[in-house]
Amino acid sequence: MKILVTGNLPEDITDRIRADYATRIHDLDRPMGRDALLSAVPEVDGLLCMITDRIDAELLDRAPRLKIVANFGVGYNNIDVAAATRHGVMVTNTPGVLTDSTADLAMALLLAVGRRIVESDRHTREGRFQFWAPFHFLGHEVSGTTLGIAGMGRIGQAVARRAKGFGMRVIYHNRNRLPADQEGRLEAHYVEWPALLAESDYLSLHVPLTDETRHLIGPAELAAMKPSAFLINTARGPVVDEAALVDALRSGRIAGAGLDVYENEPELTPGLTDLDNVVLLPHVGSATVATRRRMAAMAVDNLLAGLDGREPPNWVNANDMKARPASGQNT
Ligand code: 8YV
Repeated sequence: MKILVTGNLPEDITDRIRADYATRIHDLDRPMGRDALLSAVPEVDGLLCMITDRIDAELLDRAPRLKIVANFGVGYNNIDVAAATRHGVMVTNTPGVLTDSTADLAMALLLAVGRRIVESDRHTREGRFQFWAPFHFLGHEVSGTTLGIAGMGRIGQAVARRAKGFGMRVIYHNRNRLPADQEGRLEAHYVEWPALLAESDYLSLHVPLTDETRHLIGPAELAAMKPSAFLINTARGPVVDEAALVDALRSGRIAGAGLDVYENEPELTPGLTDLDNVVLLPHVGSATVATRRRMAAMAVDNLLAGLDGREPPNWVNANDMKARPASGQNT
């Protein structure tokens, strides 16, 4: 069987695949590219892919041998799961192991944008710190303010735990309200969506990207936020209408934004980089040495389980595949 790994993962971890399978690793520090991916997949039985690889019907049609797509990431909006299920291809992801590092990064963005860390750093670095003054670089309070969390899954909850340590009041909105004991432990208060927009001093997004959450934050939602509020996005770029966000930031409709993800990643909406009230990161939510190693190990575990005929531990389309009649291209 042939395996393709589309990212430059730690060798000691990918050695576990190489031990048993003919393995091709795309070891450049940039995405493999659509054409190279499409021309490689006809031969491939197992694919360990990055979130920058689009796994859609076109690709699946060209991959008759493919049994499993193991995504290196918890978010799998890069994969057309319904098409994979139709083709009899298992899809897996890497939940849990990146929760804390992503929640840490959301807090880092919140603090950075609220306290103007990046602007102040630039000022100091450029040799402009020539005297101290009582009203230089005044930022916004963190403690005593209200953090709104949109999407109270693993990462949203981890952000809530951190915010408590910073003395913030936590409100959240989620498709399903958490059980009362969990709400109690997190000291998080459930509110309806309009109240989340209206009451948050910092609004942090932790929803997956789906048809329902695309442009969840658009012109109307930005208009409903406080002019002093900040938007934090460590989820997926298309959850926010980025052109509307640039307008709102330019006009002072909201106070600022901390972004790790973008609508047309890696491209940025024109105007975004001209603004001082934004902190812009290159999608590094899970980027710590330990987290990325855990993600790699988990993706390899999933891949090997699927190829060996065991149930992958993080099998996203398990129920749909089990319900499906045993016929089709890839069975
Ligand atoms: C990326 C992420 O996967 O897990 C996710 O959904 O967005 C990140 O952890 C990571 O940048 C590696 O592609």
